[in-house]
Amino acid sequence: MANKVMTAEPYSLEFDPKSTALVIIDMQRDFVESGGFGESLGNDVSILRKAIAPTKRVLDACRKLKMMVVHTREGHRPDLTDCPPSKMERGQPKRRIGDDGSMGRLLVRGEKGHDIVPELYPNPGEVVIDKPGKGAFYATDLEPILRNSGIKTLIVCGVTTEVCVNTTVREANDRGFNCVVLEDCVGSYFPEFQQAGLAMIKAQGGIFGWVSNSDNAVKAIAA
Ligand code: C5J
Repeated sequence: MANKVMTAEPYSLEFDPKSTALVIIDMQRDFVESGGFGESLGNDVSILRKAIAPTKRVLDACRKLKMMVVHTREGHRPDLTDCPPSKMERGQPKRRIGDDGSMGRLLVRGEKGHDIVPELYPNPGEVVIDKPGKGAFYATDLEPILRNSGIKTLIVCGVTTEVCVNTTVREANDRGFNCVVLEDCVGSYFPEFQQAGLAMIKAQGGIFGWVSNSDNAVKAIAA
């Protein structure tokens, strides 16, 4: 398959769909639906839901081309032995990881709230990475999965822009992957962090990667 070109900042990104994966970070009910972990921290989850529709368009385009698709989920074992006490206690939330919520225990694997939203639900054969941290490479097998599949470029969507998206992009960049983050397919509870989180990726000639959007991505993938 010939290389494709995506309009992006700070400059266009050339990619081969065969060596490119779509990585959708933590589009879980716990972050984007009410009653979940995000809301328990005092956040308005509705702002994140704007990323769902554009991400679905990119997902459909990638699926059509049989590109690799990776979904990640942040969460912990039911006994919470993989959750650092510092993470559980930080922020003194009224409800903590592992506590009961309206979608099951907060951020616990196997619970309804931990799963991916129906609109973006993984198809059979798509990779699902369960991660205990913010970065998708920390304590997971994401790196060997990408390397063994010949992946060099990551198209990144998901939540939240300044936390799990930024952490994952930085981890990926240090491992030699080219990342392009689609600005309308990522979301933050804080508009100012959305702006800053994207600006710091593309600054200094793309110090961590590229920033583009769903229209550019779909156009490039479908070209
Ligand atoms: C957070 C995430 N914000 N997926 N997780 O705790 O960004």
